[in-house]
Amino acid sequence: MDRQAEKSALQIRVDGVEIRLVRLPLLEPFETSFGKIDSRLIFLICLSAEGLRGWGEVVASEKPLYSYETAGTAFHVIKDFLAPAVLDEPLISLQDLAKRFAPFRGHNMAKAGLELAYMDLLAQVNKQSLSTLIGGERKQIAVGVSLGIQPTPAQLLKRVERYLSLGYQRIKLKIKPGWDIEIVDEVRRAYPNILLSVDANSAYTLADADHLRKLDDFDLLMIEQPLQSDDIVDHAKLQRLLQTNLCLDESIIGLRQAQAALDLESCRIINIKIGRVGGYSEALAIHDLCAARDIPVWCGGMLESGIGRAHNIALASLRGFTLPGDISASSRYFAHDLISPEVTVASDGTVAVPDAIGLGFEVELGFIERQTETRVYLSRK
Ligand code: OSB
Ligand code: MG
Repeated sequence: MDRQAEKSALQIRVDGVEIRLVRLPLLEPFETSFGKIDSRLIFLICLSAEGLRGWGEVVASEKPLYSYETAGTAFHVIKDFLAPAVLDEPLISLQDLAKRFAPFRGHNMAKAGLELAYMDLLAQVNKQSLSTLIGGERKQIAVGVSLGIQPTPAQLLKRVERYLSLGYQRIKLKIKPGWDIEIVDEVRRAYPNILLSVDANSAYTLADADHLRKLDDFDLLMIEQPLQSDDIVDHAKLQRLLQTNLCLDESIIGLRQAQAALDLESCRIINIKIGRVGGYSEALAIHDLCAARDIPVWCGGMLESGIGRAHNIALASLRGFTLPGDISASSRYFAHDLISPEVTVASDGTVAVPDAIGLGFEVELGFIERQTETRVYLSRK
């Protein structure tokens, strides 16, 4: 694909890397097969250069449950390794940045936070929207909602009804052993025709194949990450036993894993999260691979603030994102978001892709300042 971001030969000399940890209470607790949270510790990166500020978000959680990374590990890796690599010499391109990070193994979410901030900066320097910078074509993107495990099935049904009435195009149910077949059956009976999917966040093993096969009765759009987070082989075995399409999330930590999963037929759909794969460079490569092989992709979410969400909206504007993303309205997560205007979902279940420069949203610095728990500024030697 011909991309502005990959041709740019502009030099950007970064003056400083600011890290801010900002706590945002969630309007409702979010429960998955690996635990429940009431607030989100938002990890912001702000790169300053040429009088501009570029914003990114590190999506790591406080506990190493979804992935081994945490806000603490990201802080260490950014402060001691990644920020010095950014500050060392002027940045030439996204590939230049990715190349500087490549020797450091893992820590994809930490790397992605800096790549996001760099791309916001580059878009501003070019006077372009992020979507235009990466070659996005959609003016609106289709969105769905990811519904956590609820105390009762009745509470889940109430939430399904609420988000459908708000226009969301797809409902995703978090499942785990004991909260799976029966609740999917109830939701499907109440709504025979909606786009419905489930996400197990690795709560099963291949030994549960017979149990998981019962999900074939509910005409699901996909079953997301049923098996272990580092597995590609057992998912291929499971996919052969199921009619329903499998989608991988946790297992796809980069282009190589995406290639392996498609070669082995471990899934028929891929969830792309910029943080999980280490940034835009890898997310774009996975998008292009899937587009070339006719594999649908969609943009996953990590309960981001509006800053991370603005990047997700730009990513999902690429042509290959043909399925609704986990990109919900700000008001689905927080009483007050970090950007204005906040992200809204239209009654047809779409989010508008902004065409203003950079993120396309104002960053609410005053509010961020009031919510900041930790601030560290790293500058050039
Ligand atoms: O597995 O997709 C996931 C949230 C945190 C960690 C992992 C996941 C999720 C979600 C929420 O499903 C998606 C969102 O609305 O941001
Ligand atoms: Mg998932």
